Amino acid sequence: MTPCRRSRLSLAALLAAAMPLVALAAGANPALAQSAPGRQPAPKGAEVYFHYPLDGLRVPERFTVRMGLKAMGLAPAGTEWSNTGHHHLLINTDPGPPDQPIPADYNNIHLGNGQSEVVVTLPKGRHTLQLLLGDHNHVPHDPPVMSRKITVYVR
Ligand SMILES: [Cu+2]
Repeated sequence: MTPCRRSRLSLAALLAAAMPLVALAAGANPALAQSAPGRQPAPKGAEVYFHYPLDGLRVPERFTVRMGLKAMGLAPAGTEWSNTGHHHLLINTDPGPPDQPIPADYNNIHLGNGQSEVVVTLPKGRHTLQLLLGDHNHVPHDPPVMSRKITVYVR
């Protein structure tokens, strides 16, 4: 039995997220290297949620996570439009400080092109998933627009 540790993700998930990650690694977004700028306000009623999977569901090792967003729009990372952001899928981890950019690693998947779904592959067992919207600089809005944490069971 493996506790919830760093999860292995599929190549597809990595590829889907690879462009913004590569850009970050290459320092293409210097704002990330500095302290977080002022946070973008979240409009009233803003909500992010899972279309799939739902809490407690059994899922296959490879599955597609589909996200929903209310009262806000999607924009690619780096695009500063009010009342927009891009999705982050947090796997087996908790959100960090809300005034800091969301880290880019195996547990924090950035959908930096403005996608609303991502294919992940996880090992068998229990995993937690949570959604967190980030602004053009990958910083959560104020207040943070995030889903509750759900649990899925990979069979
Ligand atoms: Cu991001």
